[in-house]
Amino acid sequence: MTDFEYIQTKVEGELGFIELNRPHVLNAINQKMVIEILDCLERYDEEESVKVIVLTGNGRAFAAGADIEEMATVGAVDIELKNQFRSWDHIAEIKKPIIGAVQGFALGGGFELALCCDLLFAANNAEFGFPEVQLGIMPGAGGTQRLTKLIGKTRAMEWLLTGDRMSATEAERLGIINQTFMPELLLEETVRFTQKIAEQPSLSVRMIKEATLKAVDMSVAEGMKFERKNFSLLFSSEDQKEGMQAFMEKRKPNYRGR
Ligand code: DAK
Repeated sequence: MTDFEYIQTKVEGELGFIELNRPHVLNAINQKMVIEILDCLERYDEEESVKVIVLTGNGRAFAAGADIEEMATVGAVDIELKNQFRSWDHIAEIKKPIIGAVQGFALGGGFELALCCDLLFAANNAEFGFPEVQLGIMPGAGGTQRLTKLIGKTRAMEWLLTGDRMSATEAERLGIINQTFMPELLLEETVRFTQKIAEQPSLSVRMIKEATLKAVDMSVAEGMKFERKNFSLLFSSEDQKEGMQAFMEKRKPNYRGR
């Protein structure tokens, strides 16, 4: 995959990597970058050899938000007519796990992109925040919703209304990120963890991701109906038969993703 302008991509083993790549503007996210990210995510989602997707940023930021220069002259009608949020909304439809590795700034749209990830690791120099309020706007790609669901109204209001930046330690304490690492170890440790997911039978991983995300939006009763359907469905997979057979034969399972 070499036909992207604002992201770098590579597949290594079972992992598909996307690196935001506008380091001279701290990976500020312009419209084309969003389209490229979604395009690549969809390609990885369809590519059978890719099991898990890793999202990172090049340089001293994950992403310092949407590109302010590009946004400065945009009008509400343009945003509506060009349906500029379409690509963002589709990120939530990716079936494979997306693991974010954040170093440096993850602000505004950059933080929103990080919050679209299923697991988040960060360097201990990472800084998260929603500076939109300081620009006379507000988060528009899920910030008020995803952060609030994750850490609760009281704490979310604090960060959303002030635009203050939180440290990686604070983000870990609030349950926004899974773990922090020294910057030089971030990618290596993220890959090490991601590998553990890539080794699991991919249909189970897919069904678990889907059901877990439902828990964010549904009542427990509704979510459990969904969980039960996915649970039953997995019993029609070859990997379920293989996994249980291998256990009984005391051997390593040979999963095929079917
Ligand atoms: N946009 C454009 N350029 C940016 C940028 C940004 N968001 N952030 C940084 N840069 C550029 C700087 O202008 C500077 O460029 P040069 O002057 O070198 O040409 C270069 O990156 C390095 O930045 P600094 O010199 O400022 O570096 P510092 O270390 O001093 O400061 C900083 C780092 C991250 C604290 C600072 O750069 C900063 O405050 N950046 C802006 C943060 C911010 O307000 N972000 C935007 C939030 S609003 C949407 C979806 C989502 C959104 C909107 C629409 N749709 C789908 C329609 C989201 C909105 C937002 O994210």
